[in-house]
Amino acid sequence: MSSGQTLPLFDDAPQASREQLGTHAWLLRGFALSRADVLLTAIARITAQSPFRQMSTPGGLTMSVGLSNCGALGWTSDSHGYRYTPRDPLTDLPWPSMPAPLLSLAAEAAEAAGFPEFMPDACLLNRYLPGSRLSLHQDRNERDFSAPIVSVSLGMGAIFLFGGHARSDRTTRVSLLHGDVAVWGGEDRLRYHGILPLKDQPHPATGSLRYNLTFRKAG
Ligand code: MD3
Ligand code: FE
Repeated sequence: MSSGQTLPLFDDAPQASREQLGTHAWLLRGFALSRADVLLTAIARITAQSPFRQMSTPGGLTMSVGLSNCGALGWTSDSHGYRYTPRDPLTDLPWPSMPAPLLSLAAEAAEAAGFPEFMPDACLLNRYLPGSRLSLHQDRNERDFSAPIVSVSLGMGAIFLFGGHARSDRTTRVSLLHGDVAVWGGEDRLRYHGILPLKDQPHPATGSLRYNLTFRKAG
């Protein structure tokens, strides 16, 4: 290299910018970057009470992603199905409450994407290890599909699959990087989506881990 230009060592979102994925689906690059430390500290506190665990699907498979929740309701899966519950089945305690900095980040991101007054009552925490994946699915266990979903990515990058309204619709691939926030609602709320098996590209903030927080109005 003779250009003298400094190449970034890690592929975080370079600066705040926005990409439109659909009519009502936005990727806010780097929106959470300046708050990443606060978010990672909150994740550690939440999962000290309600640890990440690998849930079973109704079909009898074990999810490769570790899950926990905060907020009044939490998403769970077991052999009986998917649902939201007010208590953590592992501890029988209420899910940890949603920390104020998480709630305000979600509300600010939603507003920036055209959804003012977003009041999530559930935040699903996903933890990915190298090889973890999330197969193509819709988020449809929430009561009211008129509220958007806000997702925050932290740590290792991932390739997100963004599909259509039928599982067989073609998908486009979008990279999700440390500090990125996605917001989707309206006609994009029920699009199929997933995460390809994670490559091991350790990130300085998390090592060989990726976290994703999804804020939902579930009840
Ligand atoms: C859907 N999480 O927890 S959210 C989930 O990175 C989940 O862990 C993924 O899907 C994760 O249910 C991805 C990111 C996302 C972004 C834009 C979307 C999902 C979207 C646009 C439309 C539909
Ligand atoms: Fe999802």
